[in-house]
Amino acid sequence: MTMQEAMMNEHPPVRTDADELVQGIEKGDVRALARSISLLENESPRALAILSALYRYVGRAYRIGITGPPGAGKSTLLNKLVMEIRKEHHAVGILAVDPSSPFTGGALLGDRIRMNDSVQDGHVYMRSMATRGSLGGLARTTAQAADLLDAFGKDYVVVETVGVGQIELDVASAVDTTIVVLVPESGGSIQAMKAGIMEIADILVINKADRPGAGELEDEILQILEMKPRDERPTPVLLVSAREGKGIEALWAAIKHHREMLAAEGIRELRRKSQIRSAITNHVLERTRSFIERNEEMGRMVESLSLEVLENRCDPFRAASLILKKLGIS
Ligand SMILES: Nc1nc2c(ncn2[C@@H]2O[C@H](COP(=O)(O)OP(=O)(O)OP(=O)(O)O)[C@@H](O)[C@H]2O)c(=O)[nH]1
Ligand SMILES: [Mg+2]
Repeated sequence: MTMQEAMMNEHPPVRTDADELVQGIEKGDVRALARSISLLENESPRALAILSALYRYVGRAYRIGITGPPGAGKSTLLNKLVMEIRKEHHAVGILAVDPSSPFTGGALLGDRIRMNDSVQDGHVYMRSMATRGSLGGLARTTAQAADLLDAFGKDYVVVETVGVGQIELDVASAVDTTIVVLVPESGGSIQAMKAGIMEIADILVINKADRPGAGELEDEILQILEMKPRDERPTPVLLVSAREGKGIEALWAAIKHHREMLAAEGIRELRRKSQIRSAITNHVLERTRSFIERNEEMGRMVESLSLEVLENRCDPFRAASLILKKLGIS
């Protein structure tokens, strides 16, 4: 068997219960959906078989990201927003991305409880996403879970991410409209600017506007936005009180407006194409990596080349070339 053949055999089609889950999702069975997302979280090859079988249904759901510092009221806002979306009878999927939950478990339960209002409704599916692996893995499995919800037939997928880090940026690149939530007390704008989340905002929400300081924060943000080049579309800044349900209709209108703009300018399709492009490349890289790590012959080759480099008989770059050659790539 050549290396190329060995690589092709690495991922034999896993067709046992994957087929059943695919059929389940096609029939609208929520349990099949939940199991499939769990398989994604566990990075099971079966999950990819399922996604692969359902991929032709992917691309219809509109994706909304809600991000911002911890405790900004993202879940409260999401809950109210979902109720607004439900008024128009759309089916909604919610993903709460929680990098901390594998360690604490606490935040996850908190989200479940606070999400209850909208979850009662049979057309809303809510799920917390966690990972055992890397944060990069979490962003990827979240995007894949959004694909599954999309294939399942949800009209809207809303993703909540906590914190201000790389994961927010990764998730933002996988959604259509990104809402950044700031609050008066966090002195938020400067912090958010530093972390780069102001730049990813399609809509800026100042939540807890029932508290003092909201107006000042608004002024601050508007000043920062003035610094954007003139030809860039002004980012809407909305004062909201999620707890009191104030400003939610305006937020929903702003989302729809953004959606229309993306569609009119063909941006959504361009973005989707670039998302698909990176999904393909990333998958190739991942499979190559896992093949190199798992294949015994490759393992021995890497081992002996490492030794050669250590003894100055080779260098890492030539070693990599030899491995690529072995894989039949160059
Ligand atoms: N005063 C006021 N409090 C709010 C508002 N929205 C949310 N809160 C409160 O802020 C706290 C945090 O709300 P969450 O919705 O859990 O915030 P979150 O951003 O989802 O929190 P994490 O997911 O833990 O980062 C809760 O006690 C809410 O009741 C608001 O508009 N005004
Ligand atoms: Mg939350």
